[in-house]
Amino acid sequence: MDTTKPKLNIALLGHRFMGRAHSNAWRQVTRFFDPPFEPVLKVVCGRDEADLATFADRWGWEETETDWRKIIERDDIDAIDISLPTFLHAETAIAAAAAGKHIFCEKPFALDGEQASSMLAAAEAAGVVHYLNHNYRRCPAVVLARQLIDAGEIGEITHWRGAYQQSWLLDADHPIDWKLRKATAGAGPLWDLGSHAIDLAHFLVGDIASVDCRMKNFITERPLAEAPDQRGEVEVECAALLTTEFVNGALGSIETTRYATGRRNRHTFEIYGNRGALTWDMEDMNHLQFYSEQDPENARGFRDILATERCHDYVGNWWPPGHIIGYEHTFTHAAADFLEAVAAGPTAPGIKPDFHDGVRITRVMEAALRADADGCRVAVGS
Ligand code: SOE
Repeated sequence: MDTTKPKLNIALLGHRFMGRAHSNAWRQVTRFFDPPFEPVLKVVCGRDEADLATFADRWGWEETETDWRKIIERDDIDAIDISLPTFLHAETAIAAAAAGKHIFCEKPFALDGEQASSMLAAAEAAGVVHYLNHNYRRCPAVVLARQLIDAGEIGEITHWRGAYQQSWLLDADHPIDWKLRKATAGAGPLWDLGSHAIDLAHFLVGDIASVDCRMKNFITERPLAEAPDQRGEVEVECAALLTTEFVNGALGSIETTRYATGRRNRHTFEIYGNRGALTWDMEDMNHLQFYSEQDPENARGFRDILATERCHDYVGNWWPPGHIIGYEHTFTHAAADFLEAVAAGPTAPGIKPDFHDGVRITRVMEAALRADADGCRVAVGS
């Protein structure tokens, strides 16, 4: 514990997969980065007291609480880390903003555009830092892609091809839990995975003007999480395929599915410009493939860049070149940047993606839902 640094008391809401990833990031950030604050793992909130106590002990949270409202009311809490199911994001984020807490919120941002707009308005009115954790922006190879694009290395972008493919719902007996209900998850992979893919499209190409979308259900009945001996209808899609037109004229496609046999966490993009191209695959996240028309005609081809040199963002804080990093490190990168944003104060640019991006992404996903329902292209609302 660095006794010279000011402390920032963090409260974590949620202690499952994202709770673990975030706890790890809050613990690691001062060991590998030099943030302006020492994050204190003050209190973790959840429903199951026994699980919560075990989690707090394992990850070093000082206190546990089962009522998130009591945490929001506390004057000694500086930031709220929302690692809850999507349907709980709006109520907790709006309350946290009203209480003047900085907010580190997991994706997907919100269930719908109305919630998204209310969350943004509350955070802006409160003047707090608001971050939306689309962590893949903080893969060094993805940052490099953005830098090469900004440097004009691939020229004018004409095509975007994004995909986020998983396979964990191939098991027909996986129960209908919160991720498979519209009221708690917003939709299926369109929200869960498509929010990530759309964020990368926004980050690397720009705003999306219109979408077409086709959604499909392959398994329409599953056991109920709350009563496994009973079966219920699956109300969210198994897969959603989008075609998009960007404001800058580029054409795109985005595939989201949790039924792509063999694909475990395959988040990918391909970007084609009139001077070059870039491709990336989360299952091989340290590598970026780069093609340049500027290379000599007899030596052109996709070159494999291992983005682990000290010149690559974040990497120098970890290991020497070639000692690759992983999924968990992107959360620590976000924690480091969040602490810097809090220190920079309300008049500084903040940290991206933020709740403005959350509204943008939600609008694209809602347009996709309408396009699927109406069977036609839908403009993305402003
Ligand atoms: C879905 O399985 C999921 O957990 C997403 O919700 C996360 O955002 C992604 O990082 C890993 O896969």
